[in-house]
Amino acid sequence: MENNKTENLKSKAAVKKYDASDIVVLEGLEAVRLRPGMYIGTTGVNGLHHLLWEIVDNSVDEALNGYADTIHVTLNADGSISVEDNGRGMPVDKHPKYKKSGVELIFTQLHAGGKFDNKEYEFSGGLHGVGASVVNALSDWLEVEVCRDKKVYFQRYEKVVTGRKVKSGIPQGDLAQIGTTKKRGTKTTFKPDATVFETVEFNHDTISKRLKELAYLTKGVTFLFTDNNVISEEDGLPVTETYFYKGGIIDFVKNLNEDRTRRSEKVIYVEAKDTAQKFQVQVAIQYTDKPEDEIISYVNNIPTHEGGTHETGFKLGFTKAVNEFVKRNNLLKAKDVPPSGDDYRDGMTAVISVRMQNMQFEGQTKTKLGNPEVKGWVDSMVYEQLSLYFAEKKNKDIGTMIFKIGVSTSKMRTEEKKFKEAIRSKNSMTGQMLTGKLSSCSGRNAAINEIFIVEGDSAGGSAKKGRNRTFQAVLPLRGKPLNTEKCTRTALLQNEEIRTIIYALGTDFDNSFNIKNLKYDKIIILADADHDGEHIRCLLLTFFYMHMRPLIDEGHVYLGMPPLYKVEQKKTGLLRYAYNDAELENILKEVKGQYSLQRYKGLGEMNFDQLWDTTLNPKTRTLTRVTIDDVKNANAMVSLWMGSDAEIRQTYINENANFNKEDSFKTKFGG
Ligand code: TSJ
Repeated sequence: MENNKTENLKSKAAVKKYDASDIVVLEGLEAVRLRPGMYIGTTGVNGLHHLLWEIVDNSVDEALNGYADTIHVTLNADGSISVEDNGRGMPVDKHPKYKKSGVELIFTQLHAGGKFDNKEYEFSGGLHGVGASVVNALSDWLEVEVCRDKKVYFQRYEKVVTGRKVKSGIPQGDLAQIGTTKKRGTKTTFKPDATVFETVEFNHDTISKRLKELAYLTKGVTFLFTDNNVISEEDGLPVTETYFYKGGIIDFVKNLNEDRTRRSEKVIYVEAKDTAQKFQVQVAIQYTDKPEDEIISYVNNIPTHEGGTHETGFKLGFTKAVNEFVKRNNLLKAKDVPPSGDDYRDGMTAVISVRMQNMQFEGQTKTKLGNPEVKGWVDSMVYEQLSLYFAEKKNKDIGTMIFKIGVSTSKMRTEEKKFKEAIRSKNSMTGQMLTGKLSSCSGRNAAINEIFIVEGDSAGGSAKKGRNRTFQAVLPLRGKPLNTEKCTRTALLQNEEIRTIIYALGTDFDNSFNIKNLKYDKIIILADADHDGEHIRCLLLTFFYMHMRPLIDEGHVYLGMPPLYKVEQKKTGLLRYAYNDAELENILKEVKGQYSLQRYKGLGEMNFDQLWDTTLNPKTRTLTRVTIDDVKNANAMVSLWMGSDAEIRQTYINENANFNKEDSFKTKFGG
């Protein structure tokens, strides 16, 4: 799929090349029809939506400068789309040199220049009206209605075909008054040219999503979206969606953190303007228990996925302000490891929005702000405003919270470093810390080796005795491994069970995971069929899923299936094992003569040789491979696991952990 944002940027860069207005004015709209890609990136579905955003940008500019507070997008039944605002209305008076109305110049000249290029806007989201003529050039027809000075003005433009020649954006008469009104504002309706675009069908969700985003970025402005193709069942009328955020990016941050565990309900908000540079920055920050930071940034309402100088400046200014707060309040004790800026951002969700002139993009996808001057601007503005913020008595609590986050993250980071060094050097001092009770196998063939992660020391003991030590390793787990999804990366390493597993598998985890270093072909979880066992299975799978995902994707993780019953025929000593109640019934029907029945309450009750026969021996055992092929399902599973309801999680695992039922419930015969 195309990347809409990237495409936006490319085409804006392309439009910029035509800043030499003399050339552009001469060329008119024909250049746009000739090479639409130069102006809107592609003629695919993203290019189509680009037309809409060019128009909406103009209304957003009017709103950003305080002249409009409502922007209404309407998808019409005939495939055209309308954008209406309640701003001042586009200039209708005639340009002295071109002898045309401001409206007509804006819609028919690639770069209107002079009075109508919207240069008087203090802050701007878009392209200063350059896009309007591009939209006109790529439309079947376009209509504009301006309400201004109690009058309604109207003009229509059309694509005209004469013989083999096609011209578009041709005015059908001058801009003319068609009535009177008390309203103010501008409305533009256009129908994209189906001979230009691969598709002329607007996407409802794309529009909804972007309007919502714009509403977050333009606080206090109401964005309405009416889709005439979506009819309400209640009243038979088209549905209108409303996006309005009084708090702007404060509401944005709250929305991002809605389903997370917040460390404080407080959202830190600062903003600053440099009118001389036409530069503005807004920042909203809230902390959750999510590891690391999530910084979402925009330049002139365009998302900067790759960050850039504004993000760098923000981090610098933020760190300075926090350090100053810490120093002024004497918070750092001698024993504390001084936290770094990164440490103070653990759990931070932030939205940064800057508005500026002449933005420049770089990076792989051209979504990284490159302007070097912005780093210093944002740094000093954020530092200054946050210093004032933290100096207020009522904000001391949040400052202290950030300090505590910094100290504990810094401590964890130091411990993680120690652990990593220990793994690398593998010296004997730390050996015990890393290997726990792992009994490794003697063979070195990772393609056939197996590791059994066994619940409990006693079952672990039987497994160690019963296994084939050339290719089977055993790792007994003492306690329950911790609930990994609640833990930061570094906290994982403080848990001995997890540490041992990471070390035993050899793959490392998270970003540094490398399956090439996997020492075992099969990782087999052996836990009892009871409540505790279920819990352990769930936690281990959660851990693998969240931190060593490829292990599951590539099918290395298995559940061992120990039997529930043992039936011994008295006369012959023949042992039969049942893995569920139905099997037991069948076996009991078949056995002749006297028999004894044992129900295993746990793996620990099994002798080592029985454990070998029923659970370890590849020739007779039953394994269930854990596969999560459906990504959607997997995501649902993780969010299920993210929740605190252990019951639901267990039920889910029972029902969904892709059991290979055919293999799982075969009766096994022991000897
Ligand atoms: F892009 C566009 F031209 F198609 C378009 C522009 C579409 C829509 C839906 C709205 C607009 C638009 C333009 N809304 N508001 C304005 N405002 C002006 O162009 C404007 C109005 C008054 C003055 C002034 O100095 O009095 C200056 C400007 C730039």
